[in-house]
Amino acid sequence: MKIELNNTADQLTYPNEIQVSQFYDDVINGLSAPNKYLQSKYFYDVNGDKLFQRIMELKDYYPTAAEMDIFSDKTDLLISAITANNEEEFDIIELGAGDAIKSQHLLKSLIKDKISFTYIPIDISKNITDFLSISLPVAIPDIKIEAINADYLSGLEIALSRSTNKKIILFLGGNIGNMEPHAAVQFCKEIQSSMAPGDKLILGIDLKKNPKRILSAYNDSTGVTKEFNLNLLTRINTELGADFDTSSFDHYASYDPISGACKSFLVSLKKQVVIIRNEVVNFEKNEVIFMEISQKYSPNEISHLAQLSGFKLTAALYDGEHDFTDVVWTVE
Ligand code: AVI
Repeated sequence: MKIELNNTADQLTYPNEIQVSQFYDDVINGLSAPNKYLQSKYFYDVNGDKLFQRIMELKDYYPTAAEMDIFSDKTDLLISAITANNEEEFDIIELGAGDAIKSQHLLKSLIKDKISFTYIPIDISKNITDFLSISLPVAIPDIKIEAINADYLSGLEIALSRSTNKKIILFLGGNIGNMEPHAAVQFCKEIQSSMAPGDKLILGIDLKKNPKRILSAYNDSTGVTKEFNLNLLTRINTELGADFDTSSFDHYASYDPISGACKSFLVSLKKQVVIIRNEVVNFEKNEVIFMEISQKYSPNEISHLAQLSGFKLTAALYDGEHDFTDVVWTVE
């Protein structure tokens, strides 16, 4: 099933005033910093969602196919890691569910095995939660679904308050990589502290590998990743009334194979001034805006992350190429 992202005017989810003022503050803070930056969570407006769908279909962008390989080929291993012969009803909570295309393999197999669960996808995009509430019961008859339209942590709080069932939390797609390593530890600790003994987290993490392969994934030959980054400038123009000339910025990706940090930047191609409402932002020629980190981990670094955040490693599944891993961590 492929998600159809609607773009007719009545189906768009327009940001409310609070969201717009937070967006404005974050943009101004980032562009006033000595080293300019923008937050990658703002990539995902309606057009950004579509561009990310296109990225996931690129040959260069291996993480999606690699994780799909794990969910489609290792479903039985995943099921035994999460159920561990436990017959109790449980909740599967997916943080940032998107089109749920990978988790559907797991959901279908659980239904086929007559294992009882409720699926709770959480997504910041109402377009997506509405879509899942309608389409999943068609694709997977008998599924119990309670979608929540919220960000990761507030959605998780709502989901946890709804039932006392055992919880399996899914955080897939390598989204953890979009946090700086120290923030990833904090995030995992926060999730761990909201879970009960026996609850499990399935975390999708992109692995360190041949640096050239990683760099090509973020510097694709078709230029979609460049468009994806520039789209945030267009979003700032549309939603915050700015006057970025996107043709005066280029995209640059870098990867440090030692730290595992893959970083994306936009580079100002000339000395220029951009106006955002009443704020004036000056760019020197070749000055960069740091746009996104996509952190890569080694298996040892992943074990360390589990330890630091208080989880016990239950299983680690890999795709055939060992490009990507889905780990199952348990709260003891
Ligand atoms: C959503 N996230 C895991 C993607 C990544 O690989 O960091 C976002 C992305 N940025 C550029 N390409 C894909």
